[in-house]
Amino acid sequence: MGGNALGEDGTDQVRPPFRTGPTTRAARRGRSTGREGNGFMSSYVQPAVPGPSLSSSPPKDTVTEARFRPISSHLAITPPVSVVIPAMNEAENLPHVFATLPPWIHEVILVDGHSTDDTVKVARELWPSVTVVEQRGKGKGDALISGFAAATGEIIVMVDADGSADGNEIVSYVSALVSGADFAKGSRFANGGGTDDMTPIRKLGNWILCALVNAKFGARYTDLCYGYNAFWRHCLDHIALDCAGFEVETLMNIRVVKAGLKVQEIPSHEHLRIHGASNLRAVRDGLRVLKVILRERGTRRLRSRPAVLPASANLGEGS
Ligand SMILES: Nc1nc2c(ncn2[C@@H]2O[C@H](COP(=O)(O)OP(=O)(O)OP(=O)(O)O)[C@@H](O)[C@H]2O)c(=O)[nH]1
Ligand SMILES: [Mg+2]
Repeated sequence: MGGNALGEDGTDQVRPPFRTGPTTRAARRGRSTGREGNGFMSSYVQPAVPGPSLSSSPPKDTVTEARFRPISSHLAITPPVSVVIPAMNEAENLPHVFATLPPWIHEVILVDGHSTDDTVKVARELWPSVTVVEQRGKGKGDALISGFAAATGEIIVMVDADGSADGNEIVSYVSALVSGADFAKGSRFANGGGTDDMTPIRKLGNWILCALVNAKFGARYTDLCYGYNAFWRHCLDHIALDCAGFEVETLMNIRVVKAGLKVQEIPSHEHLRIHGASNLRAVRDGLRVLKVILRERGTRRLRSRPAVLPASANLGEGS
Protein backbone atom coordinates (compact mmCIF):
# COMPACT_ATOMS: atom_id res chain seq x y z
CA MET A 1 0.00 0.00 0.00
CA GLY A 2 0.98 3.60 0.15
CA GLY A 3 0.74 6.13 -2.59
CA ASN A 4 4.26 5.82 -4.00
CA ALA A 5 4.40 5.62 -7.76
CA LEU A 6 7.20 3.67 -9.41
CA GLY A 7 9.46 5.66 -11.67
CA GLU A 8 10.96 4.45 -14.95
CA ASP A 9 14.02 3.13 -13.13
CA GLY A 10 11.82 1.14 -10.74
CA THR A 11 12.53 3.32 -7.73
CA ASP A 12 9.87 4.96 -5.61
CA GLN A 13 9.16 8.47 -6.81
CA VAL A 14 7.50 10.64 -4.25
CA ARG A 15 7.06 14.31 -4.91
CA PRO A 16 7.20 16.60 -1.93
CA PRO A 17 3.65 17.39 -0.92
CA PHE A 18 4.54 21.00 -0.39
CA ARG A 19 5.64 23.91 -2.54
CA THR A 20 9.36 23.93 -3.13
CA GLY A 21 9.74 27.16 -5.11
CA PRO A 22 10.40 30.63 -3.72
CA THR A 23 8.00 31.37 -0.93
CA THR A 24 8.42 35.08 -0.36
CA ARG A 25 7.24 37.88 -2.61
CA ALA A 26 10.78 39.24 -2.92
CA ALA A 27 12.13 35.87 -3.87
CA ARG A 28 9.41 35.34 -6.46
CA ARG A 29 10.49 38.62 -8.07
CA GLY A 30 14.03 37.30 -8.26
CA ARG A 31 15.49 39.31 -5.38
CA SER A 32 17.58 37.62 -2.76
CA THR A 33 16.12 37.38 0.71
CA GLY A 34 18.93 35.35 2.18
CA ARG A 35 16.42 32.65 3.15
CA GLU A 36 15.89 30.80 -0.11
CA GLY A 37 17.90 27.62 0.40
CA ASN A 38 17.44 25.19 -2.46
CA GLY A 39 14.18 23.63 -3.47
CA PHE A 40 15.07 20.16 -2.32
CA MET A 41 16.37 21.00 1.13
CA SER A 42 13.50 23.34 1.85
CA SER A 43 11.13 20.44 1.29
CA TYR A 44 13.09 17.96 3.38
CA VAL A 45 11.14 17.07 6.51
CA GLN A 46 12.77 15.02 9.18
CA PRO A 47 10.49 13.21 11.60
CA ALA A 48 11.12 13.83 15.29
CA VAL A 49 11.62 10.12 15.82
CA PRO A 50 14.29 8.97 13.39
CA GLY A 51 13.44 5.71 11.67
CA PRO A 52 16.10 3.20 10.66
CA SER A 53 16.27 4.77 7.22
CA LEU A 54 17.50 8.12 8.52
CA SER A 55 21.17 8.58 9.10
CA SER A 56 23.45 11.58 8.99
CA SER A 57 24.64 10.63 5.51
CA PRO A 58 21.93 9.41 3.15
CA PRO A 59 22.85 6.53 0.80
CA LYS A 60 24.35 8.03 -2.34
CA ASP A 61 22.48 5.95 -4.90
CA THR A 62 18.96 6.65 -3.64
CA VAL A 63 16.82 9.75 -3.58
CA THR A 64 16.34 10.58 0.09
CA GLU A 65 12.83 11.87 -0.56
CA ALA A 66 11.71 8.45 -1.75
CA ARG A 67 11.58 7.23 1.83
CA PHE A 68 8.86 9.70 2.71
CA ARG A 69 5.14 9.19 2.28
CA PRO A 70 3.15 12.40 1.98
CA ILE A 71 0.30 12.24 4.49
CA SER A 72 -1.01 15.79 4.26
CA SER A 73 -0.31 18.97 2.33
CA HIS A 74 2.56 19.81 4.64
CA LEU A 75 3.80 16.57 6.17
CA ALA A 76 5.58 13.49 4.87
CA ILE A 77 6.62 10.56 7.03
CA THR A 78 8.85 7.52 6.77
CA PRO A 79 7.40 5.03 9.29
CA PRO A 80 4.93 2.54 7.85
CA VAL A 81 1.46 2.75 9.40
CA SER A 82 -0.63 -0.36 10.15
CA VAL A 83 -4.35 -0.07 10.76
CA VAL A 84 -5.83 -2.80 12.96
CA ILE A 85 -9.60 -3.29 12.73
CA PRO A 86 -11.42 -5.68 15.08
CA ALA A 87 -14.63 -6.79 13.38
CA MET A 88 -17.44 -9.08 14.35
CA ASN A 89 -20.33 -9.19 11.88
CA GLU A 90 -19.57 -5.79 10.38
CA ALA A 91 -19.97 -6.61 6.66
CA GLU A 92 -22.47 -3.78 6.15
CA ASN A 93 -20.30 -1.22 7.89
CA LEU A 94 -16.96 -2.06 6.30
CA PRO A 95 -17.60 -0.11 3.05
CA HIS A 96 -17.98 3.05 5.15
CA VAL A 97 -14.89 2.29 7.21
CA PHE A 98 -12.62 1.48 4.29
CA ALA A 99 -13.86 4.49 2.30
CA THR A 100 -12.28 6.86 4.80
CA LEU A 101 -8.92 5.10 5.19
CA PRO A 102 -6.09 7.18 3.68
CA PRO A 103 -4.27 5.65 0.70
CA TRP A 104 -0.83 6.12 2.28
CA ILE A 105 -1.26 3.50 5.00
CA HIS A 106 1.08 0.56 4.79
CA GLU A 107 -1.36 -2.23 5.64
CA VAL A 108 -4.77 -3.09 7.03
CA ILE A 109 -5.16 -5.96 9.49
CA LEU A 110 -8.74 -7.09 9.96
CA VAL A 111 -9.25 -9.31 12.99
CA ASP A 112 -12.34 -11.37 12.44
CA GLY A 113 -14.31 -12.40 15.52
CA HIS A 114 -15.86 -15.58 14.11
CA SER A 115 -18.26 -13.52 12.01
CA THR A 116 -21.26 -15.29 10.61
CA ASP A 117 -21.86 -12.69 7.91
CA ASP A 118 -19.66 -11.70 4.94
CA THR A 119 -17.22 -9.58 6.97
CA VAL A 120 -14.10 -11.30 5.60
CA LYS A 121 -15.33 -11.49 2.01
CA VAL A 122 -16.34 -7.84 1.98
CA ALA A 123 -13.02 -6.77 3.51
CA ARG A 124 -11.09 -8.66 0.81
CA GLU A 125 -13.20 -7.12 -1.94
CA LEU A 126 -12.75 -3.62 -0.59
CA TRP A 127 -9.05 -3.84 0.26
CA PRO A 128 -7.45 -6.70 -1.70
CA SER A 129 -4.18 -6.51 0.24
CA VAL A 130 -5.94 -6.77 3.61
CA THR A 131 -4.42 -9.22 6.10
CA VAL A 132 -7.20 -11.22 7.73
CA VAL A 133 -6.48 -12.64 11.17
CA GLU A 134 -8.94 -15.14 12.62
CA GLN A 135 -8.97 -14.63 16.35
CA ARG A 136 -8.70 -17.75 18.43
CA GLY A 137 -10.47 -16.58 21.56
CA LYS A 138 -13.34 -14.21 22.16
CA GLY A 139 -13.73 -10.51 22.81
CA LYS A 140 -12.40 -7.21 21.48
CA GLY A 141 -9.29 -7.29 23.68
CA ASP A 142 -8.39 -10.75 22.44
CA ALA A 143 -8.92 -9.54 18.85
CA LEU A 144 -6.71 -6.49 19.25
CA ILE A 145 -3.90 -8.49 20.84
CA SER A 146 -3.91 -10.82 17.78
CA GLY A 147 -4.09 -7.87 15.41
CA PHE A 148 -1.18 -6.01 17.03
CA ALA A 149 0.91 -9.19 16.87
CA ALA A 150 0.27 -9.45 13.13
CA ALA A 151 0.98 -5.78 12.35
CA THR A 152 4.30 -5.05 10.67
CA GLY A 153 4.22 -1.24 10.71
CA GLU A 154 6.17 0.97 13.10
CA ILE A 155 2.99 2.89 13.88
CA ILE A 156 -0.20 1.02 14.75
CA VAL A 157 -3.65 2.60 14.59
CA MET A 158 -6.69 0.85 16.07
CA VAL A 159 -10.02 1.61 14.40
CA ASP A 160 -13.49 0.17 15.10
CA ALA A 161 -15.38 -1.43 12.22
CA ASP A 162 -18.86 -0.14 13.03
CA GLY A 163 -18.52 3.08 11.04
CA SER A 164 -18.17 5.24 14.14
CA ALA A 165 -14.57 6.25 13.44
CA ASP A 166 -13.50 8.52 10.61
CA GLY A 167 -10.29 7.34 8.95
CA ASN A 168 -9.55 10.91 7.91
CA GLU A 169 -8.55 11.55 11.50
CA ILE A 170 -5.65 9.10 11.26
CA VAL A 171 -3.43 11.90 10.00
CA SER A 172 -3.90 13.76 13.32
CA TYR A 173 -2.87 10.71 15.31
CA VAL A 174 0.15 10.03 13.13
CA SER A 175 1.20 13.68 13.19
CA ALA A 176 1.24 13.60 17.01
CA LEU A 177 3.36 10.44 16.97
CA VAL A 178 5.96 11.71 14.51
CA SER A 179 6.10 14.93 16.54
CA GLY A 180 7.28 13.01 19.59
CA ALA A 181 4.34 11.38 21.36
CA ASP A 182 4.55 7.65 22.13
CA PHE A 183 0.82 7.13 22.36
CA ALA A 184 -1.87 9.19 20.58
CA LYS A 185 -5.06 8.69 22.54
CA GLY A 186 -8.38 9.58 20.95
CA SER A 187 -10.74 11.62 23.07
CA ARG A 188 -14.37 12.46 22.45
CA PHE A 189 -14.31 14.98 25.27
CA ALA A 190 -11.17 16.94 24.44
CA ASN A 191 -11.80 20.31 22.89
CA GLY A 192 -12.84 19.64 19.28
CA GLY A 193 -13.97 16.05 19.89
CA GLY A 194 -17.51 14.74 20.19
CA THR A 195 -19.82 11.77 20.16
CA ASP A 196 -23.15 10.99 18.50
CA ASP A 197 -23.08 7.49 19.88
CA MET A 198 -22.95 7.64 23.68
CA THR A 199 -26.05 7.64 25.82
CA PRO A 200 -26.08 9.92 28.89
CA ILE A 201 -25.66 6.91 31.17
CA ARG A 202 -22.59 5.73 29.26
CA LYS A 203 -21.16 9.24 29.35
CA LEU A 204 -21.59 9.30 33.11
CA GLY A 205 -20.02 5.87 33.53
CA ASN A 206 -17.08 6.83 31.31
CA TRP A 207 -16.63 10.08 33.24
CA ILE A 208 -16.58 8.34 36.62
CA LEU A 209 -14.17 5.64 35.46
CA CYS A 210 -11.95 8.24 33.82
CA ALA A 211 -11.86 10.32 37.01
CA LEU A 212 -10.90 7.19 38.93
CA VAL A 213 -8.00 6.47 36.58
CA ASN A 214 -6.84 10.08 36.78
CA ALA A 215 -6.88 9.99 40.57
CA LYS A 216 -5.23 6.62 40.93
CA PHE A 217 -2.59 6.82 38.21
CA GLY A 218 -1.90 10.53 38.01
CA ALA A 219 -3.31 10.83 34.50
CA ARG A 220 -5.13 13.83 33.07
CA TYR A 221 -7.36 12.05 30.61
CA THR A 222 -10.62 13.48 29.31
CA ASP A 223 -11.85 10.13 27.97
CA LEU A 224 -11.19 6.51 28.90
CA CYS A 225 -13.13 3.84 27.04
CA TYR A 226 -12.55 4.84 23.43
CA GLY A 227 -11.43 2.52 20.69
CA TYR A 228 -9.64 4.99 18.40
CA ASN A 229 -5.95 5.27 19.35
CA ALA A 230 -2.52 5.04 17.73
CA PHE A 231 0.95 4.29 19.03
CA TRP A 232 4.50 3.40 18.15
CA ARG A 233 5.03 -0.35 18.10
CA HIS A 234 7.52 -0.12 21.00
CA CYS A 235 4.61 0.73 23.34
CA LEU A 236 3.50 -2.90 23.12
CA ASP A 237 6.62 -3.94 25.02
CA HIS A 238 5.64 -1.65 27.88
CA ILE A 239 1.97 -2.52 28.14
CA ALA A 240 2.03 -6.32 27.72
CA LEU A 241 -1.69 -6.62 27.07
CA ASP A 242 -3.48 -9.45 28.80
CA CYS A 243 -7.23 -9.02 28.68
CA ALA A 244 -10.09 -10.30 26.56
CA GLY A 245 -12.92 -7.80 26.41
CA PHE A 246 -13.92 -4.17 26.16
CA GLU A 247 -11.65 -3.27 29.09
CA VAL A 248 -8.74 -3.34 26.64
CA GLU A 249 -8.62 0.43 25.99
CA THR A 250 -8.68 1.17 29.70
CA LEU A 251 -5.84 -1.25 30.31
CA MET A 252 -3.79 0.36 27.55
CA ASN A 253 -4.47 3.85 28.88
CA ILE A 254 -3.43 2.85 32.39
CA ARG A 255 -0.30 0.99 31.37
CA VAL A 256 1.05 3.72 29.10
CA VAL A 257 0.82 6.13 32.01
CA LYS A 258 2.44 3.67 34.39
CA ALA A 259 5.26 3.16 31.90
CA GLY A 260 5.88 6.90 31.78
CA LEU A 261 5.23 7.07 28.04
CA LYS A 262 4.38 10.37 26.38
CA VAL A 263 0.65 10.43 25.82
CA GLN A 264 -1.09 13.04 23.72
CA GLU A 265 -4.86 13.23 23.45
CA ILE A 266 -6.31 13.71 19.98
CA PRO A 267 -9.79 15.26 19.72
CA SER A 268 -11.94 12.76 17.86
CA HIS A 269 -15.55 12.58 16.77
CA GLU A 270 -17.38 9.32 17.31
CA HIS A 271 -20.23 8.85 14.86
CA LEU A 272 -23.23 6.58 15.33
CA ARG A 273 -22.72 2.92 14.56
CA ILE A 274 -24.17 2.68 11.03
CA HIS A 275 -25.66 -0.83 10.89
CA GLY A 276 -26.15 -3.59 13.42
CA ALA A 277 -26.18 -3.67 17.18
CA SER A 278 -23.51 -2.83 19.71
CA ASN A 279 -21.62 -5.71 21.29
CA LEU A 280 -21.03 -3.71 24.44
CA ARG A 281 -23.17 -4.21 27.53
CA ALA A 282 -22.89 -1.14 29.69
CA VAL A 283 -23.17 -2.77 33.13
CA ARG A 284 -21.24 -5.97 32.43
CA ASP A 285 -18.45 -4.20 30.58
CA GLY A 286 -18.42 -1.23 32.96
CA LEU A 287 -17.74 -3.65 35.79
CA ARG A 288 -14.93 -5.29 33.82
CA VAL A 289 -13.37 -1.86 33.32
CA LEU A 290 -13.73 -1.09 37.03
CA LYS A 291 -12.06 -4.39 37.92
CA VAL A 292 -9.09 -3.55 35.72
CA ILE A 293 -8.72 -0.13 37.34
CA LEU A 294 -8.81 -1.62 40.83
CA ARG A 295 -6.50 -4.48 39.92
CA GLU A 296 -3.75 -2.39 38.35
CA ARG A 297 -1.35 -1.01 40.91
CA GLY A 298 -1.33 2.74 41.25
CA THR A 299 1.94 4.57 41.09
CA ARG A 300 2.80 7.56 43.22
CA ARG A 301 5.91 8.42 41.25
CA LEU A 302 3.88 9.50 38.26
CA ARG A 303 1.41 11.68 40.11
CA SER A 304 3.62 14.71 39.84
CA ARG A 305 3.95 14.70 36.07
CA PRO A 306 1.24 15.24 33.49
CA ALA A 307 0.13 12.08 31.74
CA VAL A 308 -1.36 13.97 28.85
CA LEU A 309 0.67 16.60 27.11
CA PRO A 310 -1.10 19.53 25.57
CA ALA A 311 -0.64 19.83 21.83
CA SER A 312 1.67 22.81 22.33
CA ALA A 313 4.01 21.01 24.75
CA ASN A 314 7.58 20.38 23.76
CA LEU A 315 7.34 16.67 23.13
CA GLY A 316 10.97 16.39 22.15
CA GLU A 317 12.23 16.56 25.72
CA GLY A 318 13.20 13.39 27.49
CA SER A 319 10.89 11.98 30.12
N1 LIG B 1 -12.85 -9.48 16.30
C1 LIG B 1 -13.71 -9.05 17.23
N2 LIG B 1 -14.19 -7.81 17.15
C2 LIG B 1 -15.06 -7.40 18.10
C3 LIG B 1 -15.45 -8.21 19.17
N3 LIG B 1 -16.31 -7.50 19.95
C4 LIG B 1 -16.42 -6.29 19.38
N4 LIG B 1 -15.68 -6.22 18.26
C5 LIG B 1 -15.49 -5.10 17.36
O1 LIG B 1 -15.01 -4.02 18.16
C6 LIG B 1 -15.54 -2.80 17.67
C7 LIG B 1 -16.27 -2.08 18.80
O2 LIG B 1 -17.40 -2.83 19.17
P1 LIG B 1 -18.86 -2.20 19.35
O3 LIG B 1 -19.83 -3.32 19.40
O4 LIG B 1 -19.08 -1.17 18.30
O5 LIG B 1 -18.75 -1.58 20.77
P2 LIG B 1 -18.68 -0.09 21.20
O6 LIG B 1 -18.13 0.75 20.09
O7 LIG B 1 -17.98 -0.03 22.48
O8 LIG B 1 -20.20 0.18 21.40
P3 LIG B 1 -21.16 1.16 20.59
O9 LIG B 1 -20.79 2.52 21.04
O10 LIG B 1 -22.53 0.79 21.00
O11 LIG B 1 -20.90 0.95 19.14
C8 LIG B 1 -16.42 -3.17 16.48
O12 LIG B 1 -15.68 -3.03 15.31
C9 LIG B 1 -16.77 -4.62 16.74
O13 LIG B 1 -17.06 -5.33 15.55
C10 LIG B 1 -14.93 -9.55 19.21
O14 LIG B 1 -15.21 -10.34 20.10
N5 LIG B 1 -14.06 -9.89 18.22
MG1 LIG C 1 -19.02 1.07 18.38
